[in-house]
Amino acid sequence: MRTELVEPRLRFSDLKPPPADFRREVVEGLRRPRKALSPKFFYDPEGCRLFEAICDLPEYYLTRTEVGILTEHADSIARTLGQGGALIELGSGNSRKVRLLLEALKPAVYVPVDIAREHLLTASRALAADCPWLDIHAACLDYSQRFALPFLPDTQRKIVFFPGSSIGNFEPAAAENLLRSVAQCVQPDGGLLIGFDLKKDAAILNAAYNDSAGVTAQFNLNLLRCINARAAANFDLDRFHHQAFYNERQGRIEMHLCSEYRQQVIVAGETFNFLDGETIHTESSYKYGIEEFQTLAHNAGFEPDRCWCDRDSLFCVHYFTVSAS
Ligand code: AVI
Repeated sequence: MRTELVEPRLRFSDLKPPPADFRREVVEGLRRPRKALSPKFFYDPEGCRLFEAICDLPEYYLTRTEVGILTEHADSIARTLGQGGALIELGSGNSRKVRLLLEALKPAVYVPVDIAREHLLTASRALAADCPWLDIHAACLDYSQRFALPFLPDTQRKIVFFPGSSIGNFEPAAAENLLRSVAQCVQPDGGLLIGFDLKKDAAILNAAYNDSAGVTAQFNLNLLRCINARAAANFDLDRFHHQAFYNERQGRIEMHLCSEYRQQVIVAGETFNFLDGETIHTESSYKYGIEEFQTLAHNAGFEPDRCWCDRDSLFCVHYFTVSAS
């Protein structure tokens, strides 16, 4: 690990996350009897732009609702979590949501964690300019793998902030593993402030992932453009369409790319056959009941402390403390 002092109150540690083997992962996903790709591949620059646009869509209530909860309850959240200590944000992106809490929480240090090195540095610099009173220690790492933050003293209290219902994009077993490694990171006296999307009327969920402007469809189809560019593929984007639906039994929105014809596609020199109507599963977005999520967190080593929801019970921001070991 290399740590550099970027600005007087901004440090940067590169924990050198190994780059994903895009071609291999894509080819392996397409070889499966039920073709599937990882949603992590959505986020090329165009995918990031489209996701930002999704967050502002009228049907996509998640971002707006979570921002509303954090804004309305910032003081109550700060009283519950306590001030000081290290505030660690997983997948910090543009650090937009944490800004709503920083004034109230006054952490001793804010630790944005992200895999995208340049984006992390740019966002950290912008935050440092806006909050000259704040110590920032950015860490470039892949939090979906077991992680540690060796530059933080063992004695410092640690709270992980994981907003955005990003946990919903992990399969439940992987979500539990991730929370287990968070529990290890914040032991012995820390906690986890996490935002997750709640189970609700399927019509609301279906609308959120099938917006009338078609931005989610573009976001989904952009994955094929990425594969064409990065894995020498010849997907014809006019021959696939976006599909998203709530799978009630699994408690998740599923996004797929559906082949409109029987066709062949070449990816990295290998030919893949598609039946008419066959899909590639591109994302799952799990929705939880509060108790259901508490059980998941408990199994990972956390105890529920307090939660904040919006008036319509669309979204939940929950604080958990780490269980005594
Ligand atoms: C990033 N993640 C929480 C989003 C979600 O709602 O699962 C990704 C997304 N996919 C389609 N719309 C938004």
